[in-house]
Amino acid sequence: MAGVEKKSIDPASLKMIEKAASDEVSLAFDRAAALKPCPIGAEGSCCSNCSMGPCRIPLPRGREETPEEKRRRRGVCGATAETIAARNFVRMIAAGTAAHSDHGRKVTEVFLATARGKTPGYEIKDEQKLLQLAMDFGVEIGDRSNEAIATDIGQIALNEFGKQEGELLFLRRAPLKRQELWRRLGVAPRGIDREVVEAMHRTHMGVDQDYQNLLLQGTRTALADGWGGSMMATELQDVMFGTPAPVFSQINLGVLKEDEVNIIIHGHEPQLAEMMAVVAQDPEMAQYAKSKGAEGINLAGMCCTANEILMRHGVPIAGNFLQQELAIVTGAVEAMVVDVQCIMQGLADVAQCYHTKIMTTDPRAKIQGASHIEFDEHNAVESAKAIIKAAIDNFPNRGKNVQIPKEKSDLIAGFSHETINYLLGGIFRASYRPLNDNIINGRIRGVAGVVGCNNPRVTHDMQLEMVKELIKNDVLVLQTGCAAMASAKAGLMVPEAATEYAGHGLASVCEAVGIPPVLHMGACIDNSRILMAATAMVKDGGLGDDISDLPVAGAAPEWMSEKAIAIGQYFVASGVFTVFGVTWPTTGSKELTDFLFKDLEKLYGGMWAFEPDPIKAAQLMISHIDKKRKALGIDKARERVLYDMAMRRELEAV
Ligand code: SF4
Ligand code: MSK
Repeated sequence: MAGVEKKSIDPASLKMIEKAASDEVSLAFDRAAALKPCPIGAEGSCCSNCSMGPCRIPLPRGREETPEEKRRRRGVCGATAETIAARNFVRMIAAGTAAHSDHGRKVTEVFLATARGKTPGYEIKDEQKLLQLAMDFGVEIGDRSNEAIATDIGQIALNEFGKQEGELLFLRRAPLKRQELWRRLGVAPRGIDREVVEAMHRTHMGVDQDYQNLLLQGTRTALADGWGGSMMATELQDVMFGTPAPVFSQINLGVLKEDEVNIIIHGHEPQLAEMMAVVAQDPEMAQYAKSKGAEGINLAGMCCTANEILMRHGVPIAGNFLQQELAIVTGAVEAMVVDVQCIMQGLADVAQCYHTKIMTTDPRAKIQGASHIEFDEHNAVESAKAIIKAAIDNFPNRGKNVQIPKEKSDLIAGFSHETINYLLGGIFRASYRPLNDNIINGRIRGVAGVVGCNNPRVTHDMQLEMVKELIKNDVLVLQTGCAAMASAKAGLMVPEAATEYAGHGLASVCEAVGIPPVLHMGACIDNSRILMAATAMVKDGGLGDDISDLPVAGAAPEWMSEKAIAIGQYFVASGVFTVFGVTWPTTGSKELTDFLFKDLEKLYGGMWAFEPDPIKAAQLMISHIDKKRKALGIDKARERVLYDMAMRRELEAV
């Protein structure tokens, strides 16, 4: 176990990594150490898009490529390094967009079924947001019932996925200048599915072989994610389950309980988790748990399903992506109930060493060695009960090899874009004005979104260093996904963190409003909330007339998922400077990499950067924020000074 401290900076995780070693259990950390990444694949220089290949065309190592080598560096079909790397990159965007958008589609189907009264247990909780959506979609309100309005909204929303012509409706939410830019460049998405299909077509052997043209479709596909499928999922979930508002909870493996049935719900889609959060409170279930010798039922979350039920119910979080196996290693988890995305197949192997049952619940995501209890939204309460009962039945099988780390931290979550509006402006004058004013007067230097995953190729949760560097320099940080959990575990998501970690200006604003310096905005799909927050800043005035004018930046320091690439590309195309860590997937082509890192700024006002060191990456973000402040003419702090008589006399004397 030499060097174990390099695997994570989280003490609870380190304890479980050590326990796994003594239990002889193999984890993602071990597999990452044993399995070196393929350097050719890592730089995007491997193409397996047809059976004339796979073609591997790596850059020479440790020296510049000669012009002759560059001329010869081609696949069997003649594809260049630029084409191959661009096709791989666009396929990552397409896969990421497909994942978010298939989530969005599923939510839309449940929403429509709920509007039609076919899903007992679900309801329309946020009427205000329903009416806002009706206005967005041009649905008549009048004196119609919520159900009738929701039915029309659901049908229009479902149509956005399969639409063949026109533009996605949510694009109209973006600043006008941005919308015009997208139209001018031909990247305004038509329908969500259409853009994914066209991306797959154009990256097929022998179709689009101009890397810049490929990137146009990559951008259109990514925009169909951020301003399409992801935004749809966020909005309809809010209507059905409630728009998040500040909520207290706790996070880390220490939320597991010795004497209760521990059920972890893991994945991304909240329909089942919502129902489990309700059913777990049912006295009948508590009684059943008692009959099996447990004191109660302890529901905890993992990955983005965790974020969903944290934001709306305050359900505690057991951990982020790299803690999924570690939770089982505690020996105290009766069931890990999974839906879709970010679920490691390794869970089934780890679970075999303990008593944990891995339960798949979605027909789209089965795992060999797991038991499958299908969740039926039309019969949600009964499905959730069956799953919880199966977990309770497993409690008597818990062995003696149990060790639950003590570590857990308090956090406040639930900072939806609407909540930030109210917190800053008050219920009657909800607005981003105070944020803009504090950016203009320099107390807040800028705003950064730090999002994304964990990756065992780098130290788990090291992104914390980036977040600390940003807030120390008066940058307000917005977070989603597993990145948010890293900060929460370290105690950055409570209001007191402002005094301890933030720079003087940011701390003074946080203390006045009573918010933490790092705001939890939800799951990966909720990056759409960050787009809306940025748009609200533009619309409130004083910081330019497009997102690209704002002193803002984005980052995913520990990314691993294709979804992260889709998110990054839609942020770049929305005008945001975006820095990724770990590795960069197009370095096999200098031309393409330069295009992404430099030329995109001329087109979109936002561009990519790669910097694996979290502090250096934070400094890149701060430099970009300062560049934008200068362009806006707000680079000098402009505190309002009240002059007394002595000061006036002094002025006159000069
Ligand atoms: Fe090789 Fe071209 Fe086939 Fe790719 S498409 S595997 S580069 S021959
Ligand atoms: S869960 S996509 S590991 S953030 Fe959204 Fe975490 Fe990344 Fe999955």
